[in-house]
Parts: sequence; C-alpha cells; structure tokens
Amino acid sequence: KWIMLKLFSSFRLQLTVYASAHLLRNGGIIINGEENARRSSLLNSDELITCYYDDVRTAYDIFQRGLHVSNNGPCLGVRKPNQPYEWISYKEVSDRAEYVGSALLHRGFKPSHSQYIGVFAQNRPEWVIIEQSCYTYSMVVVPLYDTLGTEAITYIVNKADLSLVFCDTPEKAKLLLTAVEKGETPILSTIVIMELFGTDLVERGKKCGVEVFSMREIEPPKPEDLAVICFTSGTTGNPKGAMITHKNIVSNSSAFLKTTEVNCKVNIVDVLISFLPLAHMFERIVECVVLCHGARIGFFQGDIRLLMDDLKTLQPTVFPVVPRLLNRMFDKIFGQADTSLKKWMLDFASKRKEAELRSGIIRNNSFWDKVIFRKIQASLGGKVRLMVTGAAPVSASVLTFLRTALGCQFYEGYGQTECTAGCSLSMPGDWTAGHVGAPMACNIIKLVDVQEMNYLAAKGEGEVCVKGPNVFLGYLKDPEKTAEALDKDGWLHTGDIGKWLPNGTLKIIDRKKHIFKLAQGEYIAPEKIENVYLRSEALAQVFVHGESLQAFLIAVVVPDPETLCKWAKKKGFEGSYEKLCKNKDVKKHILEDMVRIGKESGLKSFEQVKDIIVHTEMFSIENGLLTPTLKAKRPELRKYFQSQIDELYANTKM
Ligand SMILES: *[C@@H]1O[C@H](CO)[C@@H](O)[C@H](O)[C@H]1NC(C)=O
Ligand SMILES: *[C@@H]1O[C@H](CO)[C@@H](O)[C@H](O)[C@H]1NC(C)=O
Ligand SMILES: CC(=O)N[C@H]1CO[C@H](CO)[C@@H](O)[C@@H]1O
Repeated sequence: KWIMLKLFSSFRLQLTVYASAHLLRNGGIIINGEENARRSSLLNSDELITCYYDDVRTAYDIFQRGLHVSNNGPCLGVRKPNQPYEWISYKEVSDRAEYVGSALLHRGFKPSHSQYIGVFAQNRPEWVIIEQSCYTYSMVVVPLYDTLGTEAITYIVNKADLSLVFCDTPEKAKLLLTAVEKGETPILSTIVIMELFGTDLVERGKKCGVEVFSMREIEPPKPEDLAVICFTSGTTGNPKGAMITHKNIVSNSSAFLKTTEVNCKVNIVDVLISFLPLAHMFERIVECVVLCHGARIGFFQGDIRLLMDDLKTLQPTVFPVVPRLLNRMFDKIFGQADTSLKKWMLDFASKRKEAELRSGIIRNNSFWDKVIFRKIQASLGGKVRLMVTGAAPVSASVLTFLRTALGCQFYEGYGQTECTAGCSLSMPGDWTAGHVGAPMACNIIKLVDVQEMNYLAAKGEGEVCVKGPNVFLGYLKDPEKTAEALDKDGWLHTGDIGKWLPNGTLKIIDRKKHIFKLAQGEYIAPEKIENVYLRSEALAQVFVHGESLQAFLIAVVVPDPETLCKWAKKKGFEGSYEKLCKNKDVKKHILEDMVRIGKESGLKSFEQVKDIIVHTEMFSIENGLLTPTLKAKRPELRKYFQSQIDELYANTKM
C-alpha cells in the first residue's frame, strides 16, 4: 500500500510539474504595479507588442507585405459547386483594389479618415478587395450584415454618413433602397452591386436619387480617360489646367522610346536622378519611361545645391536636365579652369570631339575623354549614358560643348504641357545643335502664317502647330482658352514661331506672344534676348523691357550672388555683393559683358539693351514676379519697376 502510495504520489508530482510547465506557457503573468492585471507570458517584459514586423504598421502594410513575400502567389480562392478552387493572385487583388479605389475617387469620394464606405456582403473576394481599396486610399470600412436587422442598418447608414454601400446581391440593394424611399436614409446616394442585376433596380434608384451600378463597371482607366490636370502658369492671368489623358502620356513616352530604341534603350539596370519638378510633364514622362522598364528612380535630397553630391552618390545613368542647369554646369567648368591654358585645352578637346559628333559618333572613351573630360564625367557620378534637355531653349554652344564633354547620348526636345511635354526631339545620331530635332513619332507638326510678323508658311516659317495623340484635351473648365489653343481640327497652336531646316528638322526662332514693336517698327521677342544675356557669368536673372514709344531696349538685371564677387574681382572691383551692385562702374562692366555676349550670339543691334537697372533681390514666386513654374510675370515686372524704367528712359540719350 505504501508502495502504491509512493507510486501514486510520484505520478501526482509529475502531473504537477507538467501542469505548472503548462501554466507557465499559457497563463497570464501578473504585472508589477497594476492591480492584479496580467499580461501574456509570451512576452519577455511588460512592454506590449504593437507590431511583429517593423515594416507592417497599418492594415495596408499587412497586405503589401503578403504581396511581397508571397512573390505574387495565390491570394483569394473561390469555387463553383463541384469545381476546384480558382485563385486570384496577390497582384490582381492589389490591382483591383486600386481600380475600386480610383473609381471611388473618380466619383468624388475623398481619400480621408472621415470617408466611410459601407460593405454589405457575405464573405467573398470582393469584400477583401473593397477593404484593401479603402486602406489604399485611407478611407474607412463600415461592414453591415443581415443579422443586424433593417432598423439597425438604417441607423448605421445615418450614424456613419454612408453615402455609398457595396452590396453583394440585388436583394440587399433593394433593402437599402426601401429605406431611402421611405425617407429614412437620405444620405445614401450610391449603391454598387457585385452580382448581376436588372435595369429595374437602376430605375428604382433614379427615382429616389440613388445611383445604382455594377462593380464590373469599375475598371482600370481607358486610354481616353483623364490622367492628370497640369496647371501651367500663364505668364499673365490665372493658371490654366491642361487636361492630360492616359493616351497623351503613353504616346509621348512611346515616341521617346522610338527615338532611343536603337542606341540607348532604357532597361532594368538604369537609374534616374529625379530632381526636376514632378509637377511638370517633362519629368513625369521620363519617370514613366523608367518605371515602364523596371528601372530605378533616386530622388535628390530636396536641395538643388546638394545635387552634385546626390549625383555622385546615386551614379545615375539617366539625367534629364533644363537649360538653366546646363548653363550653370558650363560656367562652372570654365570657371574652374583657372588659367587660360586650361580653358584653351577644354576648348581644343571639345573641338576635336565635335568633329566626331558631326559624323554621329558620341563616346566617352576617346583620348580627350581620358585626358580632359573624365573628371567632369565623374562629377555626375561617372555612369550617365542618357540625357534629355527640354522646357526651354538651350544655347547651341553650351549644348555642343556638354555633348562633347559628357560623351553620352544627349537629346534636345521641344514642346509644352499641352502636347504632354514634347512634340519634337533630336534624331538619334544627329548631335548637332541649333535646332530642336524632328517631329516626334507621336505627332505631326505644321507651320502656320503669322502675317503681322511676316512669318509665312510658304517660306517654311510660321507658328508651330501640333496634332497627334499627345495633344491634350483642353483646359479645365475654360472653353475660351481651350479654343485659343486648339482649333476645330485638333491642331494645337503653340505660340512659338518655328522654321523648317532643309532636312525637315525644326528650329524655334521666335515667340508669338510677348512680342512688341520698338518705335522704328522692329519686332522684339524679349525672352529670346533674355536667354542670350543670361549667359553672362555675372547675372542670375534678366528682364528685358521695351516700349513701342521708345527706340531702344533696357533691362532689369539681378547679378548672381554666388558669382558676382569673383567676376568683379577679375575686373578689379572688391566689396560685398550689395556694394558691388551699387557701383556705377561695375554696372558699366556688366552692360558691356551683356552686349559682348549679345553680339557673339548674333543679336541685331536693335535687340541689344542700351542701359540696365541693377537690382539685388531675385525675382521670385514669393515676391510675385515669377510664376510657379519660374517664368517671368512680365506685366508684374513692368509695374514693379515702372518708376525706375521711366527714369532710365528719361536719362538715357541715344
Ligand atoms: C561611358 O559610357 C558608357 C556607355 O554609355 C557608360 O556605361 C559608362 O558609365 C560611361 N562612363 C563614364 C565615365 O561616364
Ligand atoms: C539637319 O540640318 C541641320 C542644319 O543644317 C543639321 O545641323 C542637322 O545635323 C541635320 N540633321 C539631319 C538628321 O540630317
Ligand atoms: C520620355 C520623354 O521625356 N519624352 C519626351 C516627350 O517630349 C519631349 C520633347 O520632345 C522630350 O523632351 C521628352 O523627352
């Protein structure tokens, strides 16, 4: 008996040990300090768990992680009676969630934490898809279910301001419609049904102000659908919202691909440096091309002064630029060549490579690259193989020099937002400057008479007009401006004056707008002249002004705070930026430099300014003198400087 007892007790002992071990794993552990509160024994401390994976912090992240780790594996499965399961992949769920979400946005629902969306359905893939679409666009899901009863559902629709409810069956839709008909849920205005239903339901909805439609109607956008509204700041008046479609974007990108397909096709190893504003179509189209090929986009730190550092670190292969930046690069390269011998060497090496350019050869491994240009190439990261400039005219000498120095495929495009960034582009292998290339593959171009300026199509000159799938739909809610830009046959009138070169490349020679006559009747295109003067190392900004009652032009100039001191020193002047700007002799030198550059660039004598006003505050968006896209607001500038301008005209004798 004793032995029995002993056996039994050892068995009990074992049981206790087992039980306490069990307790240790499953029981709550009492927390210090809290009144008998317990926590999970799976934790090592009192700190509670908030996220298991560091990168999963929202319900949206949860799905995104799954998408990623499953390597786009099967996600949601359904089956018909006696059939095997059919699976929708993670990617498809994600795509469909986006379609639903964008359709909601399209219908005016807000991506907002106070945008509540009802879901009244049994478990099915659409449920999860709708849920994910809400998470994707920061909307809030409000589930409804049968067992709540009609009254409670009515209550919830009102309480949660549900203006839209997704239903699986027409029956549930009818239940909701009945409540609207009775005036109980006036807020409900949209019902989306997952299954098939009759048009009677649509009619019934119409009668009580509810739009009823099928979830099948929510599809990805079609090419003709609006993709972007790009507000282009007019230099006068309010900005105009250019309506850009998916087709516009795809056609411009495609035409670009067509141009580069042989020599320089973008591929998966490419890296784009993104620093030009995404608010403009130019940068967005470049990004489309990159994303379409599975390549990478690295963003600048947000400070243009650190761009060179970002370039070195990122080592981009694709580098879109604007003339302003090219001018700076050009000036910097020659600025750093501090002896005239070095300058001569740069020039000489460039001339040697220019000879190659003319025969269509562009390369970065010539003797001159190794000896002279390698350092310049390295300053851009050393891997650049494709550059595009657009958005404004670039001087031929700057473009040609940089083409030789950088030794990469370097295209120049011309266009505007209204044709989705571009309508003409350098032809591959044509590395000459001084023209904007040939029509892109997505549009045709014609020149139209501008009688008052004596540009005639018959002579191969006139306003550049563009037609093709990249031409925009018009301006948002502005039929008048749209009619000015788009004629009844679909031609976009750009306002630029072009000239056909004998081989069918286009040269932009003038601007229809901002044109005025001087007293003797000569037409002046001030922007063209400003672009020439901006080449002066001393200057950051130039505003050329003239009046039809005056015989000559003048300009307001803002010297460049970064370069003025150094520049002035070479001419024998010392002092602070402010002091130099006040100095009459410095002013004289600046004017001389401008006129010299003007002469070199072929300005006619009446296109040269006769006097200048030196101003020290940059024209900016903040002080109202620049548009948000950094174009001069000419009427504002005129008003701002009116008294100085008047004085200058009064005192300057010709
Ligand atoms: C030279 O060009 C090639 C091909 O475009 C490119 O891969 C390489 O990185 C370039 N080298 C430099 C130093 O820019
Ligand atoms: C067309 O003519 C221009 C001007 O003479 C020249 O610079 C360019 O190289 C030519 N382009 C082609 C594709 O022949
Ligand atoms: C990809 C891309 O940038 N596409 C082009 C759209 O059109 C302009 C003007 O020709 C080009 O500069 C762009 O490169």
